[in-house]
Amino acid sequence: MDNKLKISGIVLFLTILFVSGVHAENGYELWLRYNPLENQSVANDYKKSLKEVVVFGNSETSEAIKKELSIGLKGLLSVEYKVGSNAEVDNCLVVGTPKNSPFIAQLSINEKLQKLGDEGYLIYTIDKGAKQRIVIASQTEIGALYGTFHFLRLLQTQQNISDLKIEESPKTTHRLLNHWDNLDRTVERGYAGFSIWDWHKLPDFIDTRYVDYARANASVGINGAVVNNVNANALILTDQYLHKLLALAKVFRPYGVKVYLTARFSAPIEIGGLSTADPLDANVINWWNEKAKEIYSIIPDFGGFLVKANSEGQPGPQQYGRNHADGANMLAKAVAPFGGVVMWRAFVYDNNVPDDRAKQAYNEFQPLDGKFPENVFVQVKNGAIDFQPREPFHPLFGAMPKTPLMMEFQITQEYLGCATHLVYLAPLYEECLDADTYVKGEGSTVAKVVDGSLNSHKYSGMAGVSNIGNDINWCGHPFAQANWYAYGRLAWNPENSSEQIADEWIRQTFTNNQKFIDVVKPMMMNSRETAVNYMTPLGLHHQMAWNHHWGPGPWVNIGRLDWTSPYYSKADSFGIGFDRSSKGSNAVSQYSTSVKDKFDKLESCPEEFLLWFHHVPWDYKLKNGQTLWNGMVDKYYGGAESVKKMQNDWESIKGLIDNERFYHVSQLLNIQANEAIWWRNACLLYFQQFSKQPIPANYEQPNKALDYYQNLKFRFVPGISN
Ligand code: GCV
Repeated sequence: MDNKLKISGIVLFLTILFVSGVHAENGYELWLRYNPLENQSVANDYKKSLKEVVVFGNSETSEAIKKELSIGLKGLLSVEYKVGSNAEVDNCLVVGTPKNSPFIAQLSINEKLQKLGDEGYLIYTIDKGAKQRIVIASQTEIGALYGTFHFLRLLQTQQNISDLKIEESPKTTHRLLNHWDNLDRTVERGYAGFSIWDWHKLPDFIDTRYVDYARANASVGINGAVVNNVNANALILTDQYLHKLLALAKVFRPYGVKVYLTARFSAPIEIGGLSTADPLDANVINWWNEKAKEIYSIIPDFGGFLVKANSEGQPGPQQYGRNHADGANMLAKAVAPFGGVVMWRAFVYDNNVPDDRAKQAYNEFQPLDGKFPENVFVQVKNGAIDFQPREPFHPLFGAMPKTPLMMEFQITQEYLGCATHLVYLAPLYEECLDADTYVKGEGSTVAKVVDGSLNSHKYSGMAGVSNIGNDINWCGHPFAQANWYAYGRLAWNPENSSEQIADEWIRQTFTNNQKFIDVVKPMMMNSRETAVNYMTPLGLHHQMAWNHHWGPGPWVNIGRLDWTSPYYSKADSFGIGFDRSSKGSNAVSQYSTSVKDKFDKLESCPEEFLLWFHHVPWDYKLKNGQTLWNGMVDKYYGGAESVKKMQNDWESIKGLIDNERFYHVSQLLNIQANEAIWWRNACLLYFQQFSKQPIPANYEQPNKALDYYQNLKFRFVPGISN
């Protein structure tokens, strides 16, 4: 559709909405909308099976279960349930634990529940037929809450509930959101408004959003939140802020979400009055021990510390000639008596520019394997550079068997179009989790490293850098909510399928209408590849604009060498790509032999990682017979074309969902389509200086010259301090 026409349609719609005061959906409810079920016969079947709802227990968590079921069932089935406590009635739903319910205790499921663990649950249909009952049971009330959300998901997605035999337990112990939220409410790399934590009004003012945040997390099994930025301010560790944190902890607790803090390594100096933060200094050790005692006396279920040390200017043990294990272990000892953990980030890079930044984390951390106590995680980003649209899996995942490695994914779209591009990230997460490290033979996937099963660790986990802000719809882009949702579902089970997750998210967030799903699911599933194609195809990386990272910047040449784009593209008259093969930086040697061999040879290196591992001549023949230059042109054009297709696909479902979200997405797709062309033209014109080859005449030629793109300057891009 012509852009002008589209925009006037949108303006007309918004005017009608404003003038008539019609309530439209704003996305606040996320995937917990509980709108009336569209299929009446399914709804009627549910009503027959759900004559009564019985929830055992009086704790805050049991109250949360009752509340969720009341809201959910009222919304979905238009029935007001008075939650009862007599399970001896036919056709009822019973939720509880063997401890809070004699009825559940006598069901002979105790052994099964024990196997499922504290957070696991089962959902069984028992006494089938006319007397049918559905039981949601767990050893703990938090498990029962997870089961309740699972059950509500079944209804929201219109599944058959007549013969349920579901047994679920999380594959990981720690499933966390990492908020890069500052105390002044700005959010580093945040594109959805300001921080949802209103520190100024805490602890006395409790925003109802905190409850909804906890509900949303619990609904996908997220059980922890690091509430402050990894570029930390030590003030968060002072008594004043700890009491604010306590207020949040109280809201989150019934939903099984623990609070964690990023600890600034130099806090003993900044707020403790010491002259050093040396982790081997007795006064420093004592300071952290006392700080841990203080925190746990205020928040007994405090989760622990996340630390970014000796990276991008953050303080750390290396300032005192100590290593990362010295730092992590000191903190780990302080929190161990209280059951806390330390998540020590492997995202480090030296003050001196190395031969290849991609090798640094491995070089520093691999030798420390076996030097950490069991309550230390090393938290590793999915790839060795920095959350690029595509990176091969981080070599550390195959190299530290004695250490629990926590996966760090980025949910916020720092390098993927901020909150204006529709990019469903679950395929990116899945690609990394499914990657095979081969360290213990075929099938040694990253997922099995992360869930602890490959190396038998007590703790296992995932961290997702949050995309949440105080925008009414939480994440900025209506589809960015899917990334929060999918992250949670994959943290629960790293082997879940991205497609299945997309399916259930669409049904809950938008509609069960099959036509809508048939259009929107493929659109989501292809969206990440689309972004890779118009930003950095064939293994290119780090080609974005300086500092704010929004838009293309293959020419960026400011600051230290490994912050510049040409350092990564290595574009020259011969070709393009970073030679990390055994003839180059030899980063390939950080992988196990079979992975190394595959990446090392040009012929066996997967083309999606070609320019990540090799410096390839412009006329190199790709598998499809195209030269590298022509293949690159084709990818960039294909990516921009795919966004146009997304626009058309989206137009085709008009009328199947509410107008408010329809037009919201439609406007953002318009921005994305323009920005995809911007990326395409800017990158191709820049690389063309080296390839000296034309963009084949059958492609629409860029209508601006390279210097136009190079001279574009943007101020106040969200997500950084300007
Ligand atoms: C929080 C990248 C981002 C930084 C971020 C850093 C990190 O460099 O651009 O904003 O800092 O990663 O993960 O620590």
